[in-house]
Amino acid sequence: MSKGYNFNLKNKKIWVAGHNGMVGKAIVKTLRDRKLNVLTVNKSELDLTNQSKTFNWIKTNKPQAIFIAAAKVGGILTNSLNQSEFLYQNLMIQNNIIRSAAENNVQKLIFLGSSCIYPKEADQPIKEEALLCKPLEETNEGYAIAKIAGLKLCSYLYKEHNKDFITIMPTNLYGPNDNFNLTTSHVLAALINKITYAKKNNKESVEIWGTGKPKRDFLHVNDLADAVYFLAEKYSSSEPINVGSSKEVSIKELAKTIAKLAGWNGTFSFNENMPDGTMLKKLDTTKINNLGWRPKIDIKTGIKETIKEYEKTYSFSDSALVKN
Ligand code: GFB
Repeated sequence: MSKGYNFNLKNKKIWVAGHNGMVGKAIVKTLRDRKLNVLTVNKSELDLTNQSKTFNWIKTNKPQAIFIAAAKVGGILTNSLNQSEFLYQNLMIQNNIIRSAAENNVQKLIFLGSSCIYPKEADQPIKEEALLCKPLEETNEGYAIAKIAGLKLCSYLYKEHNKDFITIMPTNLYGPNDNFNLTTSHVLAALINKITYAKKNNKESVEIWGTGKPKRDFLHVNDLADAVYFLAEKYSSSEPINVGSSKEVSIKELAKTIAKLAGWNGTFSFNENMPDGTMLKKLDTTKINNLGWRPKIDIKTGIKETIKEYEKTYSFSDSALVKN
């Protein structure tokens, strides 16, 4: 990566693909807060799994920079039950955008991987070089293989055709606009849902999947968006770069923290018929720290704000989440 590199996003036409998801919304906000020119297109207008439609949209709209926040994402349960869809949809979406961006001479592309694509038993904390060095975690293999393919496509285009297409590897994320649906969500959102429901309905106990022993490195999505903006301008390399909190917490400890912040003092039961998945997943953030970036939002503040936003947004029917 060249020293003193800077890609100035000012006066550039920027497309955030997947602008309606938790990550996409945070990236759009971060860019628009900086008065940058951000383009978005809804799923109803553009099906990103369709190669020619994606190519023609990029050809017509001529974005000079693209942030790929579009993906089929979900927690451990939905990933483990829908591996074919996670593999297929993510391959189609990312390959259509990356390939069309290369053919239309897009100047900068930022592809988002995920820490879950590192090996199940990678040395801790996980360095970028750990990729592909040991077997993957079974519960999200389909998603991981798709994301590794996207990362490699960007890397090869960088090396073979000098395309400034970079890959960022975020850790587990949480925050506003997260998915709180109990079967498809990630753990932090799921526990906020379960614990606030228990509080509202005077339930004594909340179920935690697995043993509660796995540890996760959680980063607030606004910190990720800040890092993505920073790296879009400062980072140019064929190699991926991690973005994490450099901390970790066990699922059991996380549940206790959420309960305390939500004002619920019930007990937890552990359903060991559900998978633990990867036991440790803390990212090594030396590379991004050396570039001068660090997260700002501590997890307790982040969870408190997320609980508040969640309780404002959702109420409960007996069976499902209902948006207010
Ligand atoms: O967040 P999560 O679904 O995904 O699960 P991963 C993290 C840990 O929390 C697992 C436990 O050990 C779960 O068993 N857990 C406990 C729960 N209670 C719950 C619950 O009610 N809901 C959920 N969802 N988990 C994902 C990958 O792995 O990491 C995705 O599957 C994605 O592809 C994401 O990349 C970042 O952290 O295990």
